[in-house]
Amino acid sequence: MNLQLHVLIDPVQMSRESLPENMKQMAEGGASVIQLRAKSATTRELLDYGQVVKELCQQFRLTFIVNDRVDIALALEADGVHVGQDDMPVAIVRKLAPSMLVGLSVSSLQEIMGAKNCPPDYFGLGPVFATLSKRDAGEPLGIDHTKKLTQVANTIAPVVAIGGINQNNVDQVWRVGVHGIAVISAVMHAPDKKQACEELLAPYDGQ
Ligand code: TZP
Ligand code: MG
Repeated sequence: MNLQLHVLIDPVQMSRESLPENMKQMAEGGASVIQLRAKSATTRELLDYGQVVKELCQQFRLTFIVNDRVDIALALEADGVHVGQDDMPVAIVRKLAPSMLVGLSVSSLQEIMGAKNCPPDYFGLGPVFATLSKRDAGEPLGIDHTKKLTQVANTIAPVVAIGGINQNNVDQVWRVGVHGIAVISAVMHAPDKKQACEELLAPYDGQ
C-alpha cells in the first residue's frame, strides 16, 4: 500500500461539485490516499458524499479510507477505516471488517505500545506541529519527539505523520523516517491542489 500522501477531505472544505476536479488534481500531484473525515456530517451526508468520493477514488486509483465510522466504511465498501484511541479498537474492527485496512491514531509511546498485540496497518502519529484543524489534537510533539516515536512505532506498523504539516516544514518530517504524511489545510487552503501535493512530496527520497 502506498502511504505517502493522505489528504483528509470533508464536504465543508470541499464541495461535492468540486470533487471531480480537485481529486483529479490531487491524484496528479501524487496523493495516494483520500480519507473522508467529516466530523459534523450526518450519516446520510457521509453516505451520499462518500459514494462520490469512493467512485472518484476508483477512477483515479486512490485508496479510500473513512475516518471513525466502521459502518460507513463497510456500507461504501471503502478500502479502509481510520480509528482513534476513543473509537472502536483495532481488534474489533478486524472482526467486523476483516479485509479492510485499518489506521490508528497515536500520540504517545504508551499508545504505540498499546497497539503491539493487534497492530493496525499504519499509525497516524501526531500532531507533529500545531494545528488549527483539530481542536482536541493536544500539544504538538515537535520534530525531535516525533523522530523518537517514529523509530519505535515503525517496528510495529508504518508511520504516517499528521498535524500542521505544510510545504515549508515537510522536509523535516520526511527526514525522521516516516512512511507517509497526512494533511488537511496544506491542500485544502491551496488554490492549486496538484502543485500543493507535488510540493509536499518533493523532498521525499523514498527511503
Ligand atoms: N489529527 C491530528 S492533527 C489533525 C488530525 C486529524 C489535523 C491535521 O490537519 P492540518 O490542517 O494538516 O494540521
Ligand atoms: Mg476518530
